[in-house]
Amino acid sequence: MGTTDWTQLWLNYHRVYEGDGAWNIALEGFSDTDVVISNAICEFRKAIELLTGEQVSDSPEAGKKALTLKIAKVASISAEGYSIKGSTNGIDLSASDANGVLYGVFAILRLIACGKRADEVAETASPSNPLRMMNHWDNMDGSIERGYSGNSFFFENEEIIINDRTRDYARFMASIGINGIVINNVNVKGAASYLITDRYFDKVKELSDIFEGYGIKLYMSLNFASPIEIGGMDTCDPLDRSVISWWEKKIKEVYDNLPHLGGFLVKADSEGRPGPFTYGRTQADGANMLADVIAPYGGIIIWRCFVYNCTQDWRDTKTDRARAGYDYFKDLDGAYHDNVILQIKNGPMDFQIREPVSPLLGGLTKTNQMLEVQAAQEYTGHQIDLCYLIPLFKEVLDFHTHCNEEKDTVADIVSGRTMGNNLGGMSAVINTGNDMNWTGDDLAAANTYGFGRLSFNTELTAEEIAREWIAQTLNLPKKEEDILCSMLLRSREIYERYTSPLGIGWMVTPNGHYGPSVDGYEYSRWGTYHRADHLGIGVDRTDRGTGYAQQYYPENAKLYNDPNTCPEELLLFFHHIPYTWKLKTGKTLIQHIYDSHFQGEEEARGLAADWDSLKDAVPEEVYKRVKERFDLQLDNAREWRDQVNSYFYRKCGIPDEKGRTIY
Ligand code: GCV
Repeated sequence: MGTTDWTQLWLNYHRVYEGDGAWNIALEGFSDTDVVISNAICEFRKAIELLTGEQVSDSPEAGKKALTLKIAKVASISAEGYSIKGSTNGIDLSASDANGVLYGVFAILRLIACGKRADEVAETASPSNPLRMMNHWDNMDGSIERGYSGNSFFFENEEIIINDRTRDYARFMASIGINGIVINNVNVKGAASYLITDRYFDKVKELSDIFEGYGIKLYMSLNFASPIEIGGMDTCDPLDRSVISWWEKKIKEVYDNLPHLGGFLVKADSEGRPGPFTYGRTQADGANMLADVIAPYGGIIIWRCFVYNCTQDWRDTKTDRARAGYDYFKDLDGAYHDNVILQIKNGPMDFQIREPVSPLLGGLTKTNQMLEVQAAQEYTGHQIDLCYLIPLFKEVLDFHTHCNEEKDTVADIVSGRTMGNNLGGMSAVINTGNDMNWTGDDLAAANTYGFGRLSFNTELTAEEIAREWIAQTLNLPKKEEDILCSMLLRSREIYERYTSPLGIGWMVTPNGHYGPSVDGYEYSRWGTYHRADHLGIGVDRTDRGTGYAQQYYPENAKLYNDPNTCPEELLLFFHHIPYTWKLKTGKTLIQHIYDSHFQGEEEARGLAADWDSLKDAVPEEVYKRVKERFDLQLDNAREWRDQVNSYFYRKCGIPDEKGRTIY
């Protein structure tokens, strides 16, 4: 079982073998006066001793074999990439820049923690995506929007916190290849608007310097109405000359104080946030104005496409929230300046357990794009229910948009391979907080780890990532690793089965978004979102309905438009279907709803039983913490099963063929 320091997540550095030599470090072309290089060496020094019992020492004990970690600059290696190769003399690490060295060191440590000996280490890698970012939805009072792991470790009572945890956090992020962190919530309110003033510059600079030492750029979310909120002006019209001058002065001041700032993330014209629409301007007008002002400093503007009318009337069957992103942004394709990136949520709605991929991804062909996913489990179980999200993220990355003959997947688009552009990548709404174990549910850290690894290497499989995470975090014997790995890999579909069926989404308790409430979605107060009546359920998004399916390229549009070819897991997202409709399994739709909910609840019990079987293999406190969550998950699964099944039974009056009790 071993002693596990849970504050160190996957950088636990268990003793994996007894080494047979003393390490020294040789630098060629790099200098340890570079803080990234010295942090990398420091990590190697600490970790190799914990992993193998051998020290890095200038004066090794007599008789010890000398092992060298040789770190050499090789210009031909691509930016942030590395090559590592072990031998009986040590390990050669080559990179062309400091981030490459840092990632190379973490790769060595990962491979050793996962069972390789130093002489067996071999890997060549370069990041799939230029930008690999975490988005914090942390507020300055210390709360976290959609946070399920305690409070913020950046902010408390409108002050910025910097302590040992800050550095650990930067280490964790660097170890999975993250190179950008947005520290504050996209809903920028109150004190957060003042992050770009001298009230906070010193502390933000300190934070930025710590990040910089781990190859990470600090970004901030920006209040588009800053000229009004903090500038005392009466407008924030992006085309108003006085507004532009205000921003020019402000951004100069910001960069004078924060020279390494990566740029800003902006949520505009969405859910009450101010934006260019107020002045009859376009999203491009807003984004480009800021981009032009920040360009001289090398900064970028990441502009979110989560723009929709949250007060729409759902009784109007032609208005469709799913269409909004594409409708607002597609026509402006090509109008965005080079240092603007549009950040697009993976689906057209809002991080549901199953949604189609947003048609905007690849629908845009002349604009930098960034994929946004949510590691924080807002709609996927609040880090109570087990839901390993990497299979979902993989599905999105692998989706063929048909925007091109080749290189048409989402992974191709956001990496820059499709359009040959340099700016793009992946962002996750992070799931961390100040809970001792960082993620509330210990097992939710697999999503934090997994997002970083996947954004660095989109070719990795969900299973490879799960196994890496388990080995480094818990170092379990093979049989137990297999059990935990299988739990993780099954968990997303299990969650899906006991919650909302076949892509319809929501059905969730309003505002809180945990637990069932079939008619409860907060923004559909004038009519049910799912359009269920006594005959059927689902939203007609075909050319006969809202026309959403036609936002895809013809190949996908055709597939989705016809209920016979539409992937069944998305059937109710695209079609209004009678309860008596026969699915490919031969079951009716209503029987599928009953069966999947019974099955999902039963499988959730299977997950809990599997966790029980690991009782002696994992540290006791971890076992207990996670078990408490499984107990809650089982209540949740039961509630979902019963509410959903009885809702539809009452709507349609068709009994369960298997005669089970429907409450
Ligand atoms: C940060 C959803 C969430 C909001 C979130 C918003 C967004 O609507 O419920 O909490 O706000 O998405 O992504 O901006």
